[in-house]
Amino acid sequence: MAYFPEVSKIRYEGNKSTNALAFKYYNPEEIVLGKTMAEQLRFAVSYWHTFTLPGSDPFGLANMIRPWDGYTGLDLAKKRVEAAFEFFDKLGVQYFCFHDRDIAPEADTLRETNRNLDVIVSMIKDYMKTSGVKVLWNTQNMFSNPRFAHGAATSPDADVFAFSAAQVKKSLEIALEVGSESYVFWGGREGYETLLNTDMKLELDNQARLLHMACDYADEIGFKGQFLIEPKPKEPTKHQYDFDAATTISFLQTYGLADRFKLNIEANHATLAGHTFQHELRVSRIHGMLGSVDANQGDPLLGWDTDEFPTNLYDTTLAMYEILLNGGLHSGGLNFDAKVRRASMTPEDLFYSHIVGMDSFARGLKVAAKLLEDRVFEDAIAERYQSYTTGIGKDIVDGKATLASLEEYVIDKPVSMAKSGRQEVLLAKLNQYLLEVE
Ligand code: XUL
Ligand code: CO
Repeated sequence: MAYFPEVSKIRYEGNKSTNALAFKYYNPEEIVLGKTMAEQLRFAVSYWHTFTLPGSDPFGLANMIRPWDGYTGLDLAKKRVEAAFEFFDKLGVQYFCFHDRDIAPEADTLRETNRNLDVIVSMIKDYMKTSGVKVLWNTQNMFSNPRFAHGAATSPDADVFAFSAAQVKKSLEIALEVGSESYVFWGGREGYETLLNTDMKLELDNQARLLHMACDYADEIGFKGQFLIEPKPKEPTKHQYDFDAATTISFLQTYGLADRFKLNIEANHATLAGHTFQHELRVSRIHGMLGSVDANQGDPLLGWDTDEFPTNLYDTTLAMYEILLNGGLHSGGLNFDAKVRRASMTPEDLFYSHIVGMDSFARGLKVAAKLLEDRVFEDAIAERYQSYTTGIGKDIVDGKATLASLEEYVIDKPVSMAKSGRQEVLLAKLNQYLLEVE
């Protein structure tokens, strides 16, 4: 049965195409910097936004029109799998990501819930085999069920910690079974509302304890995927412990986890933390911790995680610039943790939204590749820091300088700094490349 009969396979038609169901910039076979666009971009569909969540918000009921409407329980879960693989095929996307609770319904006990998961995972595996579509990462939902109201690994209740551990165990087994390339922890409720009732130290220690247990279990069962933490400053908690890249890296270093984890950077989480997307990618990259990306965007006029499909070409270009400098995303990819607006409720909107997201990143890739090839920013940066390559600057970098030697150097020397950073010139260049790159 066709779930999306009105849509056929999405093809690349070039930037003159007027067909809304065609790629204008994403040409999967086109080579950019020695790899195909498909290999460079590694797009993934997020199961929750596209197949599970129904459009409800704090003010309104579910309103999405979906081909699986009317089914419930495991039947619904099965219909979604069938529809998902048709969607991946028509869109030409090679990866998807999911939470345990996205793919199978939760039952009264964990034992029954896990049985539901087994049914759906075995179905997913069959579809993966015939389609060649792979799992970029999976994760566990430890934030929706009321038991997680006070947190999961950071809950004040040890039974909830135990339940969380059991949930992670099962999800790691699933990761092994479906061959997930990475495995994500997003600590949705791992934070606090008020410090007046919170033992922050115990909660942080416990969060690290659960992550160590996950590493140990992965080793025990032979799961080799890359562990990732996805920072976010707030929402649903007032303060989430994995606030941003810098905080998360420091947490991982403090608890001896830095060699097992990298970061999954989400654009809208970066802006919620008061950073740019590029800032979070840069912080991760320079620490060797950039693992994967949740490709979306927020709305600067709204203060929450709107999870919009990425269309801002400055952001996609500068993101791809960081990703290329990272040598790619390796086992990570660009996961569209993004949802159609509530008023875009038809099944075709699921295609339009992914198409614009993929085209925006494809264009970003092309522009970033050319910027790098021409060393537009690299040469400007090299010139700006040139004073560290010789003389006293080189002594500083080489660790040969001391406070005393530096004092001696400047004591009779007038020091001024009136060299332009040429920011506007660089922004003009960025515009020129965005508009002109073929
Ligand atoms: C929530 C969010 C999650 C993670 C996976 O803001 O981004 O969907 O990506 O749990
Ligand atoms: Co995300």
